[in-house]
Amino acid sequence: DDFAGLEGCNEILNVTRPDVVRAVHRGYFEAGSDAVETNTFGANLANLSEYDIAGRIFELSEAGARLAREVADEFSTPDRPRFVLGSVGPGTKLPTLGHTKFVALRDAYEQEVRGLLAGGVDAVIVETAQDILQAKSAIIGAKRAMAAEGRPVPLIAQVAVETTGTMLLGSEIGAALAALEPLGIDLIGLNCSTGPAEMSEHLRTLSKHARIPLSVMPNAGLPELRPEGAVYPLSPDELAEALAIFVREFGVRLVGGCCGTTAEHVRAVIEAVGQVTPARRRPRSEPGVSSLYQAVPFAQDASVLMIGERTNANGSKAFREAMLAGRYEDCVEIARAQTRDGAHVLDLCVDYVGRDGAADMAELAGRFATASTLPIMLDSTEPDVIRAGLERLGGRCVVNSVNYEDGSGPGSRFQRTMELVREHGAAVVVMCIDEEGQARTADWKVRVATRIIEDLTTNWGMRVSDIIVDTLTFPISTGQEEVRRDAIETIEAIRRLKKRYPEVQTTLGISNVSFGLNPAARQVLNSVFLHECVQAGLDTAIVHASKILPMSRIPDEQRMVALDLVYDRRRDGYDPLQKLMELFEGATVSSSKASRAEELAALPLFERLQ
Ligand code: THG
Repeated sequence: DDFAGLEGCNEILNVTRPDVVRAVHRGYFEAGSDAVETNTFGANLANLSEYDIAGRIFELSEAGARLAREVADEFSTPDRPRFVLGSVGPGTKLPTLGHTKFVALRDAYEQEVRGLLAGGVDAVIVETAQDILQAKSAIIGAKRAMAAEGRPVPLIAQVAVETTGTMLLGSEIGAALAALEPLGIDLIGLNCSTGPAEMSEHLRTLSKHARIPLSVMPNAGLPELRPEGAVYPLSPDELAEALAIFVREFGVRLVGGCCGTTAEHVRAVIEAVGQVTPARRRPRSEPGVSSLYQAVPFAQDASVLMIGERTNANGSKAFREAMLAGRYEDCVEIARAQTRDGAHVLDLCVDYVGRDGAADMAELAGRFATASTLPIMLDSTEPDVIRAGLERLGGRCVVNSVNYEDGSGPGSRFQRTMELVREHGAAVVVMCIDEEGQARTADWKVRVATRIIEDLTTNWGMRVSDIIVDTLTFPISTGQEEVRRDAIETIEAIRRLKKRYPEVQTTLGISNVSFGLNPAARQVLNSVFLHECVQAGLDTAIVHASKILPMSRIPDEQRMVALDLVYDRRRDGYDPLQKLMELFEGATVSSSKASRAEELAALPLFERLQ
């Protein structure tokens, strides 16, 4: 009867049996806990919808928070306050799998957290996350609630890593860290799924790389299914010992118990952990992005980070035709081919005149979200198109791009796009364009870049290492006098910028430099230009990865002429542009049919290894 016909809806007990819920809280405080969680794990859209009471999210959250608050206040003393953590569980519908929409989840989580805040919680804990996109929707909803209520409280995010070593949908812990930390959470950690033993390596990763404090709440061991139900094998002392080690070795600052832990477990944990000094962590944060599955740092050993250019409706006829015809599987295949060809990130651009860009982006980003193991760079001038991508991708994206073309005031594209970048914790490409147009000289490029970097770090909370400056280049292949020095200025701008901001990332759309030349000449010029840019400090490049040749594979004469073109070394009777065109007259690209991977596969084993 206590369930009022909603059998299994534990949150309803917050209003039908407040005495029972209070008694559970009391048990934990009596055992010595500093904090308890509210009975609101299922006060979310998916769970309450199953009982047809989605309209009661706020009410049941507030009621749950109030009960815990009352009991915490009973136990609080001036020397020892007791705290209430507002529990935000994942719900049963995962946005990455298309069970529900990001926006619906986000808005329902906002309601839930508004209720928790109204009921008096001290902090919010988004826990047991199985899908990074779901965790993002909860965190963003929680942030919105705090802003709306004018009451910011600490925000804890905990993910559930399965015995497989990943989250339910295949995410490595590093992918979750890269995506969630930039959202402005205060602690990150793990809970549920397994006992402490299985969590150890993931916690080690967090301890090494997270800039924020860590929390952990394991189950009392891996559950064993018995006829009488799930049995959790860890004794109170065993759990306590494991958590004490986490505190001593990984510097964890918040510990607790999840499934199968009783007040007895908590008592043992408090006794053991109370004796331990937490390790002092010296985390080394790795700037980068992530897909649903893996983190990809911007810094690539002995290489430039390659951003695949082919998933672009303007930049690839094949991709455009597939998209226009609704052959989305072919679009995904182009993404996969780039992954095989050695790209580290994929640039996704759907912009095409006369199309509904937001719908195209939603369709393709939704597919890439699970089909691509590589992080996505969302390439569009339209904030609504960028938003459509951000709301479907669980990993951390790059937004490509912002600039000062129409200033940075209210309503500008810059401002509308930066609001999305900030809320979704994305990295961002900054173009060297200002109110006067595209910067043409190194001085001008560095001046614009400096202005935007200072703006983003001062006013938008960005870290320098999450800003990717595109120093931009025009095609130097047209022969017009005013573009002859473009590559020189671009390379010089990279060098100066990296000197002024060693932590900033730089990028270039490399293929732009050679528009109009024949494909064989483009391949050589692009490769030589990229090589020079990397020497100057370029960190990332938008390229067709399989078409980039190592310098050793370009015949000397071709390489010298391309270098002369890049550095505008014209002499009497010698124009490197003319010469390059002559050298490649009628030439075809040998690898245009075979991809680099196929070429390598055709070599004898030892040459291939070499
Ligand atoms: N900076 C940033 N983003 C960018 C660019 C940049 N995004 C788009 C573009 N420039 C980089 N991407 C491409 C993609 C393809 C080509 C050039 C740049 C390209 N495509 C061939 C062509 O058009 O001739 C291939 C055509 C085909 O296969 O159909 O050259 O500068 N931040």
